[in-house]
Amino acid sequence: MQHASHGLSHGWGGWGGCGSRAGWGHGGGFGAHCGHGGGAPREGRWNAERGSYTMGSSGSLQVKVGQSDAAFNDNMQYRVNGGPWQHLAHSKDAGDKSIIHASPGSEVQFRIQTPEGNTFRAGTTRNVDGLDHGRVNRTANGYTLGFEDQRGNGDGDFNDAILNLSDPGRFR
Ligand SMILES: [Ca+2]
Repeated sequence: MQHASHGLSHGWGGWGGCGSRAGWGHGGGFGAHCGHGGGAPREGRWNAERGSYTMGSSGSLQVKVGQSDAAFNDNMQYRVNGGPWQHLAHSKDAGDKSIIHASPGSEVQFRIQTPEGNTFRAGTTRNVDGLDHGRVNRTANGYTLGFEDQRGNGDGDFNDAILNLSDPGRFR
């Protein structure tokens, strides 16, 4: 499948949040200097306190769209270390796979944009209705992040838009 959301790559230079560091290359050592408190975990993990995914030492996060149970086809987006939101996938494209690349220790956040024009973030209550629109569950391979795509969290089953998150490095 030729799909724009495949093979996502920030490149190492696109990483915001640590001040400007022009010209830094593929060195892995910068993560420890960015104030994330102890650097990167070996395997990426969901950080419930921050409401974001902390990149592991692989610097990669595989994201696979799960089966949605909603009428809306939502835009699913992510951002790295508070940088600009970027397109990731559509919620109706079950099975669609992408890899997010970011420096180890980076924090990756997720949100959806609905056809009604609402934007709902996961991992924070900083939404128009004051509710966290994401729910995270541990799986054998990582995590499942499910969204509610209506104000007030709709029916509360958190399966309107689903992302399965796994660290490709965990199998090495
Ligand atoms: Ca629902």
